[in-house]
Amino acid sequence: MTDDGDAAAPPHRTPSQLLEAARVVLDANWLGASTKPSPTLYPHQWNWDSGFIALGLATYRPERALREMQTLFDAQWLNGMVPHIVFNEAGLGKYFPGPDFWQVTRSPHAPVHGLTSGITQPAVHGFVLQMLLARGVNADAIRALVTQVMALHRYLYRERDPDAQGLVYIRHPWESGNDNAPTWDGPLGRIDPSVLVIPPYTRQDLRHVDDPRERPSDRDYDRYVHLVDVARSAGYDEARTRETIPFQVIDPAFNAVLAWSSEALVELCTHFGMDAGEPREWVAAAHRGLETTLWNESLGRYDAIDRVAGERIPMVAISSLIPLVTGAPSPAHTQRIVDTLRSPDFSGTASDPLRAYPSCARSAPTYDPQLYWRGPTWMNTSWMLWHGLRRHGHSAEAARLFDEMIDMVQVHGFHEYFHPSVNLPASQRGGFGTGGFSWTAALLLDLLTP
Ligand code: 9WN
Repeated sequence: MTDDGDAAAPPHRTPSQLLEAARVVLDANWLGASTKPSPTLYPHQWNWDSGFIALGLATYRPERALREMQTLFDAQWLNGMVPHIVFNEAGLGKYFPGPDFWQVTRSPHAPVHGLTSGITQPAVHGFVLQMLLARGVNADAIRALVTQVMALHRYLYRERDPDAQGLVYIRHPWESGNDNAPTWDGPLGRIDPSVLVIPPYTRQDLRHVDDPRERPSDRDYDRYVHLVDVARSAGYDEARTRETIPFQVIDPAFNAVLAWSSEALVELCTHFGMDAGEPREWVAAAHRGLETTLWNESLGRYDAIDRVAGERIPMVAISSLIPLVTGAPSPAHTQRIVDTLRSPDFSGTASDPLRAYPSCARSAPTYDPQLYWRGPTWMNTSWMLWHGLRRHGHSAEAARLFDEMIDMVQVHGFHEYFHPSVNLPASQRGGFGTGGFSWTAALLLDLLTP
């Protein structure tokens, strides 16, 4: 059984019932100083989840929205990194890997309590703070957080862009947030778990989903664990880790989120009378990197780059289209992206429509509408594309996407991810992963609250 709460179960017929149910989800997952992504599968604070969650909280509990972000940034490392998990003591032992596995105090930069992971996640915080400010969250507190977000972006450009090309790399699939995307298959495929010494571990995640097929395989988990082991063996020193870690990928979505946040930092710095010169440089470099290095003219989308193999990765994942959310794409590139979104791969056909864009192209051999990041639709990627469509003037497509996102939650409830097909047989489940999922609820609140 998934851990969906009854109060939040579908169907929610009216918008006000839906809004109320979304608040029930967020309130139930509130831990006192932050919000867990779901009741049992994810019992701690996750980095980019908290950004999306804060946007939902800001619509009805602005003080909690601020607390959410402050708690996350209280765990910021001295080198500026914001960890992908901040562990909540009450949840220890319920999620793998926990702090005893990460052992982050091997790094002189980690918080002394050691209750964090040793990797990061997409840097959503700049644009989140800008949106919180627009929703009336305390401006002085936001100004203080802006300084911390600047330190995070400095860390990313200093440690993850060694060639100074305006594009940063990730060193673990979990850093992408799109953890099981086929994009990582090539780089992960180089790691042969059968010849590795993998530290012993027990997965907890499979206890909380209806079907293990909705989660990554054990073989993938062995590789995830190995990558953690490589970084911790290097004491989380970025330069040393770079010498040995077999997974280093430049992901268009990670870089697009960073660029969007840098754009927001320019606005925030200007608003607060702070120097906007540095974020302006980040924006220019990121736009250049996306448009000149990652753009693939023949496919009309952005490629990822495998730094270790020195190869481009042919992309079938939604992350190849997420740069639409930035100011980078030219009008011609924008049109190509929108054409791809409207194609049967991402919108289906008249007789077999897809809702709110799946996480992978339907024609890809790896497409699986039920498997975590390999086909299902996720609310946060759809929400980012909605912003991108509006920003670049595609308001009709944005309006259609808006309706589809609401419809998806109305039909299936507050799940983690969703079957993209609209025409599902009545006997077929459409909501997957965990239920009671915070960012699904939060982004719905954000969408429905003008
Ligand atoms: C690993 C919490 C997180 C999200 C990620 C999503 C999933 C974790 C997991 O859950 O990742 O970080 O155990 O699968 O892929 O995007 O932040 O909701």
